[in-house]
Amino acid sequence: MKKKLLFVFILLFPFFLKAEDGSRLWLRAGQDASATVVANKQSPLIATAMEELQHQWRGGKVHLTLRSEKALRNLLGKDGFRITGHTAKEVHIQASGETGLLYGAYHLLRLQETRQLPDELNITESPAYDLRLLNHWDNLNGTIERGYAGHSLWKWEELPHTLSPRYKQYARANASIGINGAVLNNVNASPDILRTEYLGKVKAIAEVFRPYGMKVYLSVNFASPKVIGGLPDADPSNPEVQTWWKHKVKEIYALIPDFGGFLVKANSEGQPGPQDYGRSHAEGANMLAGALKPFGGVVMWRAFVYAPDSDDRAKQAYAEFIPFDGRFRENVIIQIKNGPVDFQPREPFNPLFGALQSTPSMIEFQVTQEYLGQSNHLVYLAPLFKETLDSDTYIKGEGSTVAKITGGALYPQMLSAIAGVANIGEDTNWCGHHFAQANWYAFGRLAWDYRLSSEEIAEEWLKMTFTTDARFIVPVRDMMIESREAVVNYMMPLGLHHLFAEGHHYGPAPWYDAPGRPDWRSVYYHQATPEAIGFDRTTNGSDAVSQYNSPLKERYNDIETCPEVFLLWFHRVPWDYRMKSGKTFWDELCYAYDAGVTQVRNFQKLWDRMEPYVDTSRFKEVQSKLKIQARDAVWWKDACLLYFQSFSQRPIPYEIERPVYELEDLKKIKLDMKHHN
Ligand code: BDP
Repeated sequence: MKKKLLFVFILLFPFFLKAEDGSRLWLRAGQDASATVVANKQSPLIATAMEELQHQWRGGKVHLTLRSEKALRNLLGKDGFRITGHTAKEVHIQASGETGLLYGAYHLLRLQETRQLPDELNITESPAYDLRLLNHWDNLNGTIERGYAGHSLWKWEELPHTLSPRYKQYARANASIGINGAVLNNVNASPDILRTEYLGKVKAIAEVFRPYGMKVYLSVNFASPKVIGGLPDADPSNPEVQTWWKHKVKEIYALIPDFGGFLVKANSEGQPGPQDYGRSHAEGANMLAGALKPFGGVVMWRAFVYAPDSDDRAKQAYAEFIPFDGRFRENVIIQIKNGPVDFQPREPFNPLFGALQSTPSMIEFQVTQEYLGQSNHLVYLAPLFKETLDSDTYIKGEGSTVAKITGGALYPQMLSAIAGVANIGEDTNWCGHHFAQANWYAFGRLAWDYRLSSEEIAEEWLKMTFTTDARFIVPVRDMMIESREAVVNYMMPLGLHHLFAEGHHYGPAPWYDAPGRPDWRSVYYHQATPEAIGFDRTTNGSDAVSQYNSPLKERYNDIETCPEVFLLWFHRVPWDYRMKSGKTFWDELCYAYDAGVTQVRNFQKLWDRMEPYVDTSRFKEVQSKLKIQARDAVWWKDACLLYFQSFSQRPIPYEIERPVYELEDLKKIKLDMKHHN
């Protein structure tokens, strides 16, 4: 008897010892199962699926069957799967691609871990997008642009000989949610990544990723032929330049046969591009596409462009890209940020989605919270992602959502893709904030199925990351759902945008008006005066509204019908303008900021009540981050209200909390966070 107890103790000891530090992400299932798994084919990828099931699946025997029938391939594609059978007796996972079997295995395990397994299984799934990618803004020196979770995962100096165990854990985490590729390096790309020395390192990473169905992609610097190739220029019409790229691409594919392709930031924020030689985006992209085409690679050409002399930054991408609609090669896809400015807490969708008709477009979300409190604020991004995905562009009548367009459901496009700028670094918990893991997770799940609700995704993630106890799940899920509106409220409600301190984009600086590019100043965006506040993008102003299809353009153009959440995005609004609530605009603004502060205070209260359900270290870490968030919310509220009050000259409604800071003190705050814009 004693012996038996000792044995149980030794068996369980590692679980007691292992304090929860977030390093296991949502993959915390016990690894001590011994399921019987058989497959009709052997391969490294299928071995991954088998291994996961063998160690974690607690039901009946699993059969993995790869099938070649055309009908099945048409139905499921290469990544889709069908799960049938009886949970406790025999389970069949069928797919027409090996990756389908892998995703089927993870799906089954997710149902088990979230306690959603039915007795009888009859599930068919296939992903909404073909390419479901993370974009890492990682530099070769180990820093990460807009990274808030430590240094880069990629240890370039140790590669290719030393492989950090994290590469595999990373690939596994991605595969478990259906992400099938990663752009390894920053869009502000160093030409060095294409040097032979670095390609050998990239190959080593690709090999770790491969059994998890993950491909590697690279961001490339358009001037590479000049900088590392020694050519006099990088002009896409120069045959030498074209040849250089062809050889480079050939070299890459010789090392990495399943290499995914290139991501390009060209003629944007000082990056080189075809316009340097009087050539167009199409000429630049097509040259690269030509080199990649024989190998099946893609070019993701970014539409994040804006010029200092434009009267409205929000109009630039549309203006530059629409003339080239239909002029890109078939393996080019235009990568467009969700909104027309830059990953703000709330933006209307980018009108390019509803305008390109003969060129595939893909959406770029920012999972890293550059403008949303970075890794200090608890902000669950699924509602933000879904807001854009579900936006109706009306390009082909009602129901022409951004999701349908980019997913290829509206125009049969060759490529469909979605990208998220990663929030991942070498921090123990990967993302800096335990709850930021939910944003990585939600991005992957929505890339797989954008019809999932934010609530469903939050529940899944919470159950796997913390506990399945409903006393925890329900309130914490609700807090997550509310967190996006909270950050909008305490930072930039009612259509305000880009009030950030210059450079680091963390704290408030609505007063920011330094010399330099006008479109990097806060005052450019809010234009507050004693009479009114907001950016006039109506037909009387910059006319950005006209980039939207009817009936949106009319709806946005009229101050009475413009959704209030976008009011200052499209309109200049007098301080006494009557809002739908009956309040004046000024009062409404004050109440919104105050509501944001109250929401975060309530998150604190709620989290403290969750202590019994959470392990000590994660509980405390989240608790202390919420304190920062609560202080920051007050900082934002006071900075914005006191500053705007200097224009509105109206009192802050007496029922809401009084400011606790002095405007002049807040203006002096300089955070030691360096960045170029
Ligand atoms: C902005 C970031 C900047 C990026 C740029 C981009 O502030 O660091 O380089 O976007 O997406 O949001 O290219």
